[in-house]
Amino acid sequence: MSDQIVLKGVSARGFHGVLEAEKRDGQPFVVDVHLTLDLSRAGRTDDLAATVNYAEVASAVVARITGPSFDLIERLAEVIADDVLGYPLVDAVEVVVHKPEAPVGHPFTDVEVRIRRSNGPRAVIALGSNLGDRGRTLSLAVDALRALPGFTLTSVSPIVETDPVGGPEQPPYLNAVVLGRTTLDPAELLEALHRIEAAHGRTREVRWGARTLDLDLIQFGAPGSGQEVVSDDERLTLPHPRAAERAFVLLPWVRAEPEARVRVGPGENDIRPIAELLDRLDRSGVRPGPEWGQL
Ligand code: A4P
Ligand code: MG
Repeated sequence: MSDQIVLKGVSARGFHGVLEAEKRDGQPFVVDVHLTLDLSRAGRTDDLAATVNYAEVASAVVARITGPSFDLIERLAEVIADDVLGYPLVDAVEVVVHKPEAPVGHPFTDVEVRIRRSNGPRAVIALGSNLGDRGRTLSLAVDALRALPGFTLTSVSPIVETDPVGGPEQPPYLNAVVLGRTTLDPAELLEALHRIEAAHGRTREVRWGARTLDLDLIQFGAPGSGQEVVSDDERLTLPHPRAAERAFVLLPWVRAEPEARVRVGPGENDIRPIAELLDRLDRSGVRPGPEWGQL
């Protein structure tokens, strides 16, 4: 996937430079930003929420050009790249900062610094609990994910209460979904999820049985992108083989990420919007759960 939004020639007067005169008098800076992101959903739906608003990016760039002074345009480029990678859909960014009136001491037309930065792959994690203080456990698990080195949490769904699916007779669940970006590999992330489960008293006696906390890795990398990991290894199957047919996963997920898509199974080429899959599922066993703030 190599869709791009290219915003060129955003210009403003700034005060970046090593010399005192540069910090005092200022000069023009011109910035180009190339965003790499999946635009297929925006193309299909005509929905601004499925893309990045380039007017917002331009404002963020101007705020950095006109903001606190840096000595180096390398630093200016870096903070702009950081800002742009903070938009949820952006996989990578290239930032070019031009300083056409830099004090070079010779005739020249332009000098530019060009940097490329990537976000780690996206990861989708499903949370479930149906033993003990379910809400409190989910809330502590979200805190643990927020604090996990190598994982940057970007979004948390509302909580739903759900009738149990499969397994022995057991109490209702609270379920939620967390989205993030990670520099861990999938096995390392699963190991971290198991550590968080264990810290909350998770034991594994009965498959699909009641549990204080279940953390499943649902998707690793945007589907169809070069970053997606697909695996049919039983220790870590990706995407999670049952997620596409479970309202207790898809319903909170669609609330956190309305435009999300999923490969319908590890061996499948079919990538579908989760909103469409959800429409076909029986959602009668899924109801609103407690608010995060009340736990
Ligand atoms: N494993 C393989 N792939 C993955 C993956 N993508 N994410 C392996 C997480 N684990 C994965 O999991 C068993 C083994 O699956 C692990 O050793 C791991 O290496 P487990 O967590 O020990 O056991 P489990 O949770 O009982 O099994 P599993 O297969 O994860 O169960 P499910 O399919 O998640 O079902 N009903 C409601 N309403 N809400 C629920 O949350 N959850 C389940 C569990 C059943 N019914 C439910 C709910
Ligand atoms: Mg599990």
